[in-house]
Amino acid sequence: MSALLDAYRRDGWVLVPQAVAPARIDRLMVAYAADLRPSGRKFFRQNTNRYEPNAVDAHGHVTNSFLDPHNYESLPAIREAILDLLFDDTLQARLSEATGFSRFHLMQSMLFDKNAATPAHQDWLYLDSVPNGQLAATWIALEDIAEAAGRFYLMSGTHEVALHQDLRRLRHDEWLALMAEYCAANPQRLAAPAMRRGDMIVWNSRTIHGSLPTRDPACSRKSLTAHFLPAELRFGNLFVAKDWVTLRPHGGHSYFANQPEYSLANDLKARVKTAIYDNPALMRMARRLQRWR
Ligand SMILES: O=C(O)CCC(=O)C(=O)O
Repeated sequence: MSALLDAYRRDGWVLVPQAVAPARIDRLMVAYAADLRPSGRKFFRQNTNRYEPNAVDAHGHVTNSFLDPHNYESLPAIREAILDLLFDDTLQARLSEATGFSRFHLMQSMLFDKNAATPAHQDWLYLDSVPNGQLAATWIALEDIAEAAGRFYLMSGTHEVALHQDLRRLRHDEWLALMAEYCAANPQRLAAPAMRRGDMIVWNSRTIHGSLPTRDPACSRKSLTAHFLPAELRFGNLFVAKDWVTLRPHGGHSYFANQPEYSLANDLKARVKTAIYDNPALMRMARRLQRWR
């Protein structure tokens, strides 16, 4: 067994130093500065669950993080740079070595200019393999990350801890509160590795993770995350298998994106979804409807 796979199985995550070539990152950062940062369009945000224009802080950093930028038809330079970076042969080989799966579909991406202080969570509630627990996510440093920027952290070993009973009856905010409580009660599990440009963390869909608070607001925290489904497994989450998703091709690989680009109709749909999220009865009904489609 490789040392990466050994650590991934033991801790539920592993650090892969220098997994991404500098030229791949340069290309994305050039496209970001030229097309995405100055754009006046609305994009769907990872941290607010809304379509919003870029919010730029006093230090010139975009504070609202981008969800599924690999799907931006309107910004082909961003889209292509992200897809080429994530499907890079070396990165894919490291991902295989770390997880033991040979091929992956890309199912979601997130782009950060600044730390969004993401609360502690497990990915499998939102997206996962079916059978559950085999989706692998990657966190890629697009610059040397200053400690005061607010590091990404993982709770080692939580991929094997039974953390909750009946999630179907919990409100989303109650579940997040349980995650936060678990982290506060188990500080010895917290790992927040130093990340240099090009380093990558791979973690399992059950591993609790989030971001530490920003200590110096002048620091940016440029990073890209991606969620990969082993190609031999079905897609879904803890509650439902989503066999209806359509994958799109990119250079011999396949990807999906749940979040379409902004339109009035997509905005309305997203607002309804977000409103339902904290109502367990409505969520159960929505999942039943999803199964019948
Ligand atoms: O980088 C972050 O702040 C959070 C990323 C994350 O939680 C994810 O990609 O699932």
